Amino acid sequence: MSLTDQELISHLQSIVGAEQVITAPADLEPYLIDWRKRYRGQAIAALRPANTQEVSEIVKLCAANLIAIVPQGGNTGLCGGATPNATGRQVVISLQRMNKVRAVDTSNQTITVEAGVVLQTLQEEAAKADRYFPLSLGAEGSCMIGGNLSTNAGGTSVLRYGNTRELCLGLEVVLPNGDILNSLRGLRKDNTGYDLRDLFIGAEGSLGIITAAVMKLFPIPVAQWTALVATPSAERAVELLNRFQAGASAQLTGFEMMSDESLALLKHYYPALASPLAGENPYEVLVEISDYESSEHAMQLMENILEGALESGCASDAIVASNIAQARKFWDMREHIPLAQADDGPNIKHDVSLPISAIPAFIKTCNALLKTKYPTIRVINYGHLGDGNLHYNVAGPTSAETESFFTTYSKEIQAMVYAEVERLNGSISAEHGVGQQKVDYLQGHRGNAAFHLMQSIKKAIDPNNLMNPGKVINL
Ligand code: FAD
Ligand code: 2HG
Ligand code: ZN
Repeated sequence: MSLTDQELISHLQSIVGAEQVITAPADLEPYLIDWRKRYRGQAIAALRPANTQEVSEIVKLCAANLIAIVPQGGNTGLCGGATPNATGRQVVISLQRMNKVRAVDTSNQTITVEAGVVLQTLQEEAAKADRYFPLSLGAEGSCMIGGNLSTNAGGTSVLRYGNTRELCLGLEVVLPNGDILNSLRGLRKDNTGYDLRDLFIGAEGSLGIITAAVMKLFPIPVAQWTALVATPSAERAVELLNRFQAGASAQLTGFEMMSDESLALLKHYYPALASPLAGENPYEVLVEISDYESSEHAMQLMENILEGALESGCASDAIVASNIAQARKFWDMREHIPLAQADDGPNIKHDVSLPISAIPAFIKTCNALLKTKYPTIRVINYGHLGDGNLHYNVAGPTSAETESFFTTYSKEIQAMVYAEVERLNGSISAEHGVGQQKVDYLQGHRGNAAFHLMQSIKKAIDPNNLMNPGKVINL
């Protein structure tokens, strides 16, 4: 016989403590809505376990009563993955209290953390141990490492250090039956059978709950130089990237592109962050070089590459940050573009990746297609050009019209953009994941063979479809 909600709640209270079972509507509200306020759901409760054992007991109880679970970290995801559905029959498990650093091993260059450690805290803990944790993204003050792993987050240093997947050596996961899978070994080599760890990275909570992870650490660079560079077109921006790749190789740690419309939006909502470069440039690029030799060495490298770029015309102007505050300001400019977009109203997000060489053609074709059909729309395009990852976001003609534009045209605009992504062999989700936003596109995008294999994996690990159902993959 199944439990009543009240019985379920009292069992949950006996596992995590009464105050960690959140049911009062006002307290529950933040767990029911996503960062963009595009998705809203209902839940029986939000649960805040303190440790892996409690997570396991909750999952066992839910499995026995066929209650679906939505794992939640910092709730900064952009695809609705952490938002429960509308049935009110799910529970949210928030990892926010599981925020301990379990171990730092400087000789092994690793840190073992619980899933609820906020990314910025992880960076700070690494720095305290005289090490560097390179994952960095605009939401780092609130997103959590469990969420980063579950979305395989990218961010601004992928071109040098890789995505979150590449930074992880081992996981602890609570499986849908409540068993605890432990691979927290911190090994760089381990060929014993199938790589189970990689299944859970990027699974967006659909296969289990990540409760802890061993992450790689790196030496802290001796010097970092940041420059803001104007470039006349996306083609020339790629040429600029190639110059930096050739000249700086592994010392190139950031290469972010911002279009004129992105910079105009930024200036409107955050005037203090307006670009210091003269005039209106079709694109501006933020370049970062990190060096393990000396500040002078890094500066020399930056100046040499910029000199060549200015001579060749792929750069038309450049400012090298003269101090840490100015470098921070350049990064703030870049990181505030999505915030300016949020202030502006809803936008149709396309987090696409393409071969870097195809990005200029992609922008040109999509701009032409969209601006012919909807002459007054705004395309806010920016992103991690060094990784071939573009945020090609489409907004209505004015801030006031964005909501109605979004509602009316989202589907048809997304279809046009995704068709172009497919034509150019790209991906419809570079770093944000699938969540509920792109779940209906997965099969078409990945093809039947991959889709059916993913369905089989999901069914094998989560036969009752209780782990974040309706996200990532339709069964
Ligand atoms: P949540 O939003 O809580 O969850 C995301 C998904 O992971 C959900 O499906 C959830 O169910 C699942 N999940 C969360 N924790 C766990 C767990 N412990 N076990 C299993 N499943 C779990 N993303 C990038 O990749 N690059 C960027 O540059 C970037 N910049 C951003 C800037 C801003 C301003 C914002 C708001 C977001 C940005 N994001 C970016 C998106 C977002 O921050 C990342 O996707 C991040 O990794 C999500 O972490 P989170 O803890 O907030 O996860
Ligand atoms: C970024 O790179 C984030 O700033 C957010 O991935 C992108 O909001 C977006 O579209
Ligand atoms: Zn991004």
